[in-house]
Amino acid sequence: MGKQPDFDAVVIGAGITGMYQLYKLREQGYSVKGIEAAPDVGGAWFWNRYPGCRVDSESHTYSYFWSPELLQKFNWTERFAGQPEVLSYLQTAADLMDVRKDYIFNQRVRHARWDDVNKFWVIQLEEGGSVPITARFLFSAMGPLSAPQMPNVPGVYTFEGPWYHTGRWPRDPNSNRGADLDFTGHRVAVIGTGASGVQVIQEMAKVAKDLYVFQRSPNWCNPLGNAPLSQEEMDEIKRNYKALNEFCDTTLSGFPHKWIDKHTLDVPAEEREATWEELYKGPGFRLWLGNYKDYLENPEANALVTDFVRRKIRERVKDPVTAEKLTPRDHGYGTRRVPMETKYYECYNQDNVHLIDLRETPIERIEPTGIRTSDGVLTEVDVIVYATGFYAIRGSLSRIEIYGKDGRSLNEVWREEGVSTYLGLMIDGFPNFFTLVGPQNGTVFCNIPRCSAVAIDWNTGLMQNVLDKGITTIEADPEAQDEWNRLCEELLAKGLIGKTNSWFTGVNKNVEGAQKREVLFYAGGIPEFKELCKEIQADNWRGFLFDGVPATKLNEPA
Ligand code: N01
Repeated sequence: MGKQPDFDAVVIGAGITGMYQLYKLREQGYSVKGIEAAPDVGGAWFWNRYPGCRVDSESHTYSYFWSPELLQKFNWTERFAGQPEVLSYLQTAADLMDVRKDYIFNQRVRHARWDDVNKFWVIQLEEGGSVPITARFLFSAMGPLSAPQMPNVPGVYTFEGPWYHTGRWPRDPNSNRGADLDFTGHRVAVIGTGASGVQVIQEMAKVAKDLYVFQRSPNWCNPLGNAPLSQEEMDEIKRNYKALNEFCDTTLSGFPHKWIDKHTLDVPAEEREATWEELYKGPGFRLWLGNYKDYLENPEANALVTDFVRRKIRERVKDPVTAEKLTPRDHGYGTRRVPMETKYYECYNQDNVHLIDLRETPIERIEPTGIRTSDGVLTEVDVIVYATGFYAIRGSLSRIEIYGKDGRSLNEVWREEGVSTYLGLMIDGFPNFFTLVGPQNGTVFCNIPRCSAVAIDWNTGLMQNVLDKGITTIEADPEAQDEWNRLCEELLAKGLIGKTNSWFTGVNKNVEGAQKREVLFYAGGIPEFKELCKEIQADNWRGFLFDGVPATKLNEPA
């Protein structure tokens, strides 16, 4: 064997996933170093500090359930916590795991290269001078929604007033909040009406003199149902964590919502309507993920729910023309991420809120004083908020170069051959490289703290196997990888989500090469993913190669 690496493992990212991964490796006895671009922990919750940013999983389910101590220690004050509180939770978790001491903050990985002679990763940092870090194993925990994306319209950087992207909101250096920016009396433009846009619009509508919403694709939004949590309620939640945990373990995405075990069309119309009425009020994703079990597969069922939500928009928005503009036409309810709202639709009943439908008049360019649309109108504004989202799932990986065994980069491989992984965790040709909450992993379309822990707890077993047997490399078996791709493809093809353009299916009109749908999504749900992982482990880590051979052949004489 060649040289020894500096560390056993490097973890990229100090968000929810990275912190836990680093902690687990350290607990196992690995020497580990974390690298994080931000000055502190928190990941998405560090960067997204825009007004109105809050979690739309029930706060108390958005937790590290592996730590009973943390569950008992932390008191949530709202059913759906605001960003500062979620960040404070993650800071408390970081203290408990004592992970900060193992991170290099304010540093980005520029590239990582597999050294096949020494069998380790050589990791070059952006601001790290000429000395790379070497590590036997590399874990990417950069998050599925961490690469902010600006719109590809001309003149974006010519605007002379202040502008902000929701995913990189300026921060208050002395608190967990965003910077103290006052939009009172300003003319504000918001571009984008996804989950971030909806949240920020609700807040801007309260203070802006004029709020101009530039909407390209409306979404089917639902009431969040937020409310304060009293200490008594929190105490009750704490007493019931065990049962809650067990229940969430049985649901599709780790949320406390479960399908109704009935087919939509088997239910009498009146009963359906009453059920939807109830679910619509929230809290949380009840209508989306607690609906009749077939509505995201059967187009007829989907059309009925869609009609219900359409009627809700018409009831809530006074002007029928505006209501129509706010109604999606190109996808059914639930087939894209459902933004959660608090009086979002009612904003459009206010005189200071103006909706600009980009399906009728697309943005032509951004100019020094505002936004010009294709009808020639220049909407002059003081501030622009880009709520244009992220290059999702693949984006964070695509923004660094990772060179595998044969010198090809992951970007090149996926560009030429399409996204392909084993379990969404490893990629053939990239030994000892683990992609957490990455493409095709069962933990991505999920309540991330709950679900990413599933993958981390499982790969802890894999890493133990490495320790026990003195293994140097783990790789994905190409055949197992092909099989996994086929499974992901089949599962996605069954449902309506797979037939809809959205970040779930990898479509991003702002990114070259991301115009077509891709299989980024393991649609089997977290309980099935967990079972499958268990079975693979029991079957001698089927589909993984250890020092080039399957686990069953490890001890065979050469
Ligand atoms: O991003 P998005 P997001 N011209 O991609 C529009 C999570 N999240 O930041 O759909 C004009 O959903 C774009 O239009 P279109 C959550 O999982 C969680 O809002 O491409 N418009 C769309 O309307 C969420 O799903 C919370 O036609 C342009 C918007 O910008 C994910 O993050 C809160 C444009 C982007 O919407 C991403 O949400 C917030 C252009 N050139 C977010 N380019 C929680 O509560 C883009 N758009 C936990």
